[in-house]
Order: sequence, then structure tokens, then C-alpha cells
Amino acid sequence: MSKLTILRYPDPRLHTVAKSVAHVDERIRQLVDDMLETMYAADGVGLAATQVDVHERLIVIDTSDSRDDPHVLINPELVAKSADMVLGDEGCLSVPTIYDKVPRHARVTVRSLNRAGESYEFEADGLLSVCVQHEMDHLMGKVFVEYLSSLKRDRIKVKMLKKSRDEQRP
Ligand code: K1U
Ligand code: ZN
Repeated sequence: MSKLTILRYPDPRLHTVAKSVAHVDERIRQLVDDMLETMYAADGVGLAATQVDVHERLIVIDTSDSRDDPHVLINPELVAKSADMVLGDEGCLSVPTIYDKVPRHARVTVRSLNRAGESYEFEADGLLSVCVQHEMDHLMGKVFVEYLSSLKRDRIKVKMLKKSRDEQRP
């Protein structure tokens, strides 16, 4: 397994729309393992392939306290969304140190392929529901800061560019 590099906002590659995975083969299973290693190492609860510069519809999620219950979502689709919304704090491994409130459907039903290429469906609420919606946005090239005002977004852009410059200094 290897740890992958996570793209940082405002990298334009984060706005790429992902294509469907054509075959769930060894290449995809290796990518799933590498994404899980990358997500756990970064202390995240989710990661979309877009964030590691792979533009295919693949997500990994683990919202369990024990950090040993990974969900693998290949070519995921939202088949149902609740009418009621929740407003919760979100973070993003591509926008480190920034947290803000985003409106999301309280519950969603997801249909997806698993690591073996089999179709499955599940209902999600709470953090899992929020995380699924956040990661599905990544696959559409959308980062959570795009729900915020342009003033906030511009400030975040400046902060992230400064942070990247500071980290590159010897
Ligand atoms: O996509 C990502 O960058 C991962 C992101 C997922 C996410 C967390 C919380 C709400 C929505 C989406 C993260 O893992 S952020 C870091 C984190 O571990 C975390 C942040 C807030 C609550 C719980 C966990
Ligand atoms: Zn994110």
C-alpha cells in the first residue's frame, strides 16, 4: 500500500468532473487500498478519488469510532434524499484547518458497487450522510467552500496559498 498526495484547494484539478469506473479490477482495488491508507493517515472520515488526482467515481469513508469499518463506494448514485435538511460543520482534507456550516439532506439512500464490483444499497443519516454528500460533491468537482459566500471563499483561498508557500520554505 502507499500513501497518496492530497490536492490542496485552490488547486484547479479539484474542479474536474470524475468519470465512471469502467471495470472493478486489480488497479481499482489497489487504488481503494491506497486511498484508505491515505484517509486514515490524514485522520479523515472520507476521501474522494478526485482529491488524489484520480478522476474516476470512487470514494472511501469510515465514520466509525474504531476506524475499522470502511465503506467503499464505486460509481455511487444518490437514489433518494430526504426533504429535511441539516446544517452541520464540515471540514475537508483538501482545505486543512477550515471548518464551516453547509446545508445537507438529513438522510440519503445510496446505490453503489463495492470492492468486489457487486451492487449494494444503504441508507445513511448523521455524519455518514453528510460525508457521502460531501464526497459525491468532490466527484462533481465541487469543494465545500463553494457553499460559502464569495468573501469567505476568497479569504480561504488567500489563507491556503499562504499556508502552501510557508510550508515550501526551507
Ligand atoms: O473529503 C474530505 O476531505 C474528508 C472530510 C470528510 C468530511 C468530514 C466532516 C464533514 C463532512 C465531510 C474529512 O474527513 S474532514 C476531517 C475530519 O476528520 C472531520 C471533520 C469534521 C467532523 C468529523 C471529522
Ligand atoms: Zn473534502
